[in-house]
Amino acid sequence: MMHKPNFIVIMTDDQGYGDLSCMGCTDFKTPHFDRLAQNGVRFTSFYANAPVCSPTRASLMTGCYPRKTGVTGLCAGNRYAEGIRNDLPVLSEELKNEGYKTALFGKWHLGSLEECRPHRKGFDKWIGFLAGNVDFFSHVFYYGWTRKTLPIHDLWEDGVETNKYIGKYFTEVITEKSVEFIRESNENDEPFFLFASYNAPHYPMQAPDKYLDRFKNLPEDRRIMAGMLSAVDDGVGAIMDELERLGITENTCIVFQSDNGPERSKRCWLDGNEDYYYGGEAGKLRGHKASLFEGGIRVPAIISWPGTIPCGVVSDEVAATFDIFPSFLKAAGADISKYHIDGKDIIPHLSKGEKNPHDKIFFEMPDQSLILDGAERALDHQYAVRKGDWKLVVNGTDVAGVDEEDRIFLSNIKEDMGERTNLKDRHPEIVQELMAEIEGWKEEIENYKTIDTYSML
Ligand SMILES: [Ca+2]
Repeated sequence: MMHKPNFIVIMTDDQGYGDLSCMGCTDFKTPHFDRLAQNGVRFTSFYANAPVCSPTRASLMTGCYPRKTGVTGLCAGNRYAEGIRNDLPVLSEELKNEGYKTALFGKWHLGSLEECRPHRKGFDKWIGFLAGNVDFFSHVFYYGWTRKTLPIHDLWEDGVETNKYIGKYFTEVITEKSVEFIRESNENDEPFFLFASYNAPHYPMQAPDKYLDRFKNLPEDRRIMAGMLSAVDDGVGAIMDELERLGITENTCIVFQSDNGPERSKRCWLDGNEDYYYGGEAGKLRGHKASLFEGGIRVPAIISWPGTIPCGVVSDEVAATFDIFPSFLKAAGADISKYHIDGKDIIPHLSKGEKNPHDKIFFEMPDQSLILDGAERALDHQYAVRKGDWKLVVNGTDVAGVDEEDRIFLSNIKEDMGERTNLKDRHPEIVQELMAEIEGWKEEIENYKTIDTYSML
């Protein structure tokens, strides 16, 4: 009997659209990511469902728009943070119900309360942290929202706090544990779901000399970015090598994506510098983490499943994080019609050339005091919609500056991927249409009732 396919999500944290050599990065190389791209479809218009960590991860786990999951902003770093609402089915649980062995290594950031933790959300095995980031060696969370927040130790193994990995570069721990899990699952003849949730290149910007020495000629901010990503790149290589060695590459679907765009926060500097940080690259895109301009949400992404979807293909079609939930579950043999979700199964589009199931996609970013400059600086609520080649951004933010008249920003994303020219005055009818789309979507997400999410309950 044909084995059920294995699934791997490799997620990076705050990696910019331009920071892979296969995405056009020229000052450092990511050979293993490039190899993964040659083994599958590389996307140029893949979206994270939010411009910050937690809501994108909530969409990954549920297949829903962030607001429906109860997670629209960043989950707090204390030990009382709530995460995804408890009545929503989550990917790890659902795959477990389909007979999968499940594991998470790395960042969770979907709640710290006991009931929100990974072992209560369907993960058989997990080693990781619950807050938004940790020091890569001490695994302490140092960066509270306010000055009142104290540092918190944040590393756990299967729900129990652990000091076992102190002093070890956490990126390498994620890789080692991921490879071990793949090997064990294969030995036990169990289909598996692995979430390799790398916290690089999120701050604190740290990499051992082993990686930094590869990039001696780069300026310091860029050098650390390159070093952190090079360590993840080695991890991608190790995971691919293990699948190859076990002969299960063709029966394993790997999705790689970053959870949002590059960070510009001053706290990325570790030398007291108070400039915005430009160590991460969004390529030609405007914006950055926390912005609904493309740089905040359009991310590097690859789906590899040799034998099922084509290899070495570049796709300009729209896809997003919330598509992973239905795509994996359908491929696992589940009846996905029972889920009331927003993501789509995109495998038929990739494997058989069927029409892309997305015609429009929405985003929001609620007011939040931002990490950008450490100040208590509330933003206006941002909204955005992409419909075909048109994109409308309302209250978009950009540390490089946004003119007052550009609070409503219309662009033709195909012709102007960098969102440089505001076409709102030239096409008021399109602005009106897209504003109506956003209003309709707001009504839908605001009136969303949990009871509707899972008709089998
Ligand atoms: Ca992130």
